[in-house]
Amino acid sequence: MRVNRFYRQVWQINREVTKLRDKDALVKKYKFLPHGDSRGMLVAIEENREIPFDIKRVYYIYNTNDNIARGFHAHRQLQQMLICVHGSCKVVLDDGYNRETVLLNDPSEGLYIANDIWREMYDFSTDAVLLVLASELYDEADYIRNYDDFRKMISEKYYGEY
Ligand code: T46
Repeated sequence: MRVNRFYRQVWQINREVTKLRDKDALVKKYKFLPHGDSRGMLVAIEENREIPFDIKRVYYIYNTNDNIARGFHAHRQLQQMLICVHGSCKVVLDDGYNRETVLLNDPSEGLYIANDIWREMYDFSTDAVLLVLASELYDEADYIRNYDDFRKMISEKYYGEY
């Protein structure tokens, strides 16, 4: 009985530590080196150097209408780097327990989004161009588009509960 209680306490502490670690890791901003001279600025990014994965796909979002929000999904495998190369937008990141909002308005800055993170993008400026570098080819089966399904998956995968 006492042993069980001891293990339950250890499990509870581990669980809290895991949650804290996840919260610390939720927002991962990368700062790229801008090469500037009298002609202007240039940022160079290479896979497995500035970007922590092989880049298999590139896409960009632009001409976004006022008051629109995009995303509302997580990915099972996909890792991405979001760079707002012009204008600004906000990104909500959610790991199933913690939620944070990040402003992207600097073309020398990237927001890394690991797999198993819910994202929502909104507040696009009319001139926003959001460049996305992706670790996988497009695959609809990699998307989790229902928030309750996402929470259930996170609970089972990382916390062994639901
Ligand atoms: C993500 C956020 C940041 C393709 O055909 N190929 C592609 O590579 C992509 C990304 C999209 N599409 C098609 C699928 C839809 O018919 O383009 C259309 C719009 O895609 P979606 O509604 O998924 O766009 P967002 O802005 O909601 O999400 C996108 C990415 O899909 C997603 O992976 O993390 O940007």
